[in-house]
Amino acid sequence: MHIQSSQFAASSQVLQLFGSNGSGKALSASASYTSQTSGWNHFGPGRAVREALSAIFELVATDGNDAITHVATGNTYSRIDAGDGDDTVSVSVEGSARVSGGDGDDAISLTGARVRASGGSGDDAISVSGYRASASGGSGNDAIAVAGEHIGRVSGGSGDDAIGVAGRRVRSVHGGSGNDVITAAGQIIGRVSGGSGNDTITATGSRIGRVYGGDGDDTITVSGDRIGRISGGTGDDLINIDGDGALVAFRAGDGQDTVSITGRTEFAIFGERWGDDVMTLEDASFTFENGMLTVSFEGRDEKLTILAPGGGDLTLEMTSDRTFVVKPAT
Ligand SMILES: [Ca+2]
Ligand SMILES: [Ca+2]
Ligand SMILES: [Ca+2]
Repeated sequence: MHIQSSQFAASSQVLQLFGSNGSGKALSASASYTSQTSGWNHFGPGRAVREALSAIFELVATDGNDAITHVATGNTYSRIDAGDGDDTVSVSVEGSARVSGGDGDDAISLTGARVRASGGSGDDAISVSGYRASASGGSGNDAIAVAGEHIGRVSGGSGDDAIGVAGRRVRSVHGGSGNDVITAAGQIIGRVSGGSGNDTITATGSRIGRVYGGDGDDTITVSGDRIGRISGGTGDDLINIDGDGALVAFRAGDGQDTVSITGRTEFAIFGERWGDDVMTLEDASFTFENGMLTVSFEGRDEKLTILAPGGGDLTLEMTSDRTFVVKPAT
């Protein structure tokens, strides 16, 4: 096992680590360890696998605007810390890698089997792809693209972030504070949340678990075969649902939301706290006009407007004193 560590201090240096040549003889000699991946945890090798690794690369750069290119073949673990400054980091590995941009406006490109990138503060551009992949933007206005089979946690942090995630399974995407644009696509999407700010969220998949707008006026578009729980949060939200089975949660203080539906959609109305009698459906009035079902509550400003597809008719079924089901009339 090789442990290679490099440090460089001056700004604008270019450092290249090539695991496939130079020290690469050791790497290819250890290539039979590639299949021993069961002991990995999310962020690094467990001890047993660490001993089976063909190499561990650790590169810690200090301040300055660094350009770092790192390529490693075989079952390697690479940790690249670009340090402060506006860094350009390109990492391509067959094993695992973790890249940190640190302060400054960084451009990070990362591919590998198990990869995670952190932009740190500054306006970072992060592109990650891998079998298991995750990313965090940190503070600043970040552009984040993540692709992979299993996408873990992707977070924009504070700032106005543009986040695009595409994978078979997507665990969670968080916009954080700021006005974020989030696009998530996958067969199974666990959770997408915009955080505070006026967020635009688009989630497309076969199964979509939870989508939360958070504070602010959000535009949420969800399409899927099986859709779980959607909540716009506070602010006047626009929610477009294309698919069956969604549960839209609407709470006291949530403002004036407009929800357009194409299939069976359940609405659950919550008061200010558990068990109170604020905003029950006994205080609600339902009016239907021009394909718009309006639900308002006596003595309160909150209002729900539910739109039928193409301005058509809707059917309404009360299912409890806090829930009702709406679907397009057939
Ligand atoms: Ca940064
Ligand atoms: Ca946000
Ligand atoms: Ca909201």
